[in-house]
Amino acid sequence: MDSSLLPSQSRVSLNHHLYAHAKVPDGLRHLILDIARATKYIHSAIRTTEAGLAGTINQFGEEQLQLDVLSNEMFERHLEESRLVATFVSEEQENVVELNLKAPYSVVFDPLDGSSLVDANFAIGSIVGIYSGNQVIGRKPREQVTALYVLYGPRTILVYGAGNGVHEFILNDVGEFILLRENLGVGDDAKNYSPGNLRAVTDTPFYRKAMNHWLDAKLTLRYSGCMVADIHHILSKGQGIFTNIGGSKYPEGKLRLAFECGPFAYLVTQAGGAASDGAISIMDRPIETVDQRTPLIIGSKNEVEKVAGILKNA
Ligand code: AFP
Repeated sequence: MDSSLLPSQSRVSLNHHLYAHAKVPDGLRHLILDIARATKYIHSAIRTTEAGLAGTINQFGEEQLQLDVLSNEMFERHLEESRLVATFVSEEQENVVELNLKAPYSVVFDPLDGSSLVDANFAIGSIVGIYSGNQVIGRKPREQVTALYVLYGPRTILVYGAGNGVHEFILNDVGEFILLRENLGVGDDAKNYSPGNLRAVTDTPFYRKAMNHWLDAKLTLRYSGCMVADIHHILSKGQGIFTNIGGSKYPEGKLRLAFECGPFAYLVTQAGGAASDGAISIMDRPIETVDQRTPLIIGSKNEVEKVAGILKNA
């Protein structure tokens, strides 16, 4: 018999970790497991579905891939089936969707981040934030009870935080997420930098200053174009800085507060790093609209402060 099928004391499943380590309430544990199940279907679809266009457009006017649509459906179906979700907000849908207003949680998600990279076969991901209650609008990322992401790369991994550290799991051959590393940490100083929306240097002089500072300080560039992969690099290596600053085509930066910046702010802050919009912590930015964008400076604390300082003195 294949030994990966046998339960072993050294293998810690996501379910067991949520129950025994994070001690999350049962309802939240079931919801996280339902979301994890949705991502297994996405993992499989990435390997088997064509990278073609669906012929539809999302709320931001971006053309949707068949995979975008399918990933959104997977999330929607699993959230609905969980019976635990009052409302959800998805990158692929214009408005807040109501499921069962008496249910205990609301969910924000980007079902497939980095989908423009699918044809190039780069890593892509899903991002999720969970709030208690039936509202997301008016809430701050600090109020999330859980954030998680799944990175579909050479290996599929899931990273979650629920107020008790940030933990990484790998999807094994039999479709179970198994603990890889506990308590990922982000150190205070960065050696790697990951500058998004870099075309903004043409009309945002401070961003050019930050870029020159990284070049002069001989930091190493690590940028893939998928924020899930790029911020996972920081959590995995224990240091780094990722930015997406306003300018050029995107005056407020390209990234959305609710389902992109908020969940990562929660995770990186919990791992000992910081996340700022240049003025205040992303953790304290109220979500005003579904499609709200914000500049993001995230990663090692000292470097986040340095870059925010360059912005303030610009
Ligand atoms: P897509 O989902 O359209 O591929 O966009 C990915 C993304 O939202 C985020 O994951 C990247 O960090 C960011 O865009 C990259 O933006 P730039 O190419 O402008 O740096």
